[in-house]
Amino acid sequence: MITTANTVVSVTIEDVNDNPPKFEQDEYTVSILENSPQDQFVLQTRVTDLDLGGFVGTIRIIPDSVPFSISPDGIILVKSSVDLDRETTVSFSFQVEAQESPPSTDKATADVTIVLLDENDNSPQFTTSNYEGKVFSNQTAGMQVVKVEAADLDEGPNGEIHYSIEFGNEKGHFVINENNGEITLVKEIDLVDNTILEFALYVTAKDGGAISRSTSAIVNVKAPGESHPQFLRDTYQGQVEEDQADADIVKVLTARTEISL
Ligand SMILES: [Ca+2]
Ligand SMILES: [Ca+2]
Ligand SMILES: [Ca+2]
Ligand SMILES: [Ca+2]
Repeated sequence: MITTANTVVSVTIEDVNDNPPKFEQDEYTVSILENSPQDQFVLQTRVTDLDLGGFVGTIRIIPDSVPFSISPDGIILVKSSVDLDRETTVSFSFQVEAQESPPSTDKATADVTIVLLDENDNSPQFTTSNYEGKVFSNQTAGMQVVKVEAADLDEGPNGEIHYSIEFGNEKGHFVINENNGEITLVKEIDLVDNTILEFALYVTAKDGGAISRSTSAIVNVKAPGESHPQFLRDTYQGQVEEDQADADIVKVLTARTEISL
């Protein structure tokens, strides 16, 4: 007689570390504002491993010189705010590497690109703080007097410059092209003989940032009138002796006159 019996056999399969780690994404791209503060969150990377307990090991950034750090759980943070200057470096590219704990030598890598977004952190800069202009006697309305120029390192509206004359143009002789900085005479100046009229125009270059930044420069415009020789006094007196020669008389008169040009 054959007798049978059933029993439950429990077999435990021990896990062997035979799967490599893997980043959830091969590439990560993210944009952050330039000048972001230290320890600001940038992005979270995740490492998977099919073995029991998942990934156990260390994560690092290659190269270490980039201004970012990574935490043991894969969070990338700002390491150095001062290096996040869009005007110097527009984007950073580096790798993250997940290395399993020994004795495993398995590791995984992913590419990370961090793009810096512009902040309005530069003011317009004039090519000089003092410009000189001149209005001549043959002046006509519409003639260019001088052109001012400023540059702004920022991007888009943050770097777009608009020019204006803030002070010194109360009589309305001049107008500035807000886009190119050209200053033009629009109302002729009443020149005065033997006199140089001067106008000090206070010019501003302002960028188009939401919170705009501006810089100023002075434009000195000179308008000289016709110059005619003028005696400084109405009458001049001299003495001539009765018996003096003609040539001596001319000398005496020359010595007694003062002419202004
Ligand atoms: Ca593994
Ligand atoms: Ca900057
Ligand atoms: Ca900027
Ligand atoms: Ca700017």
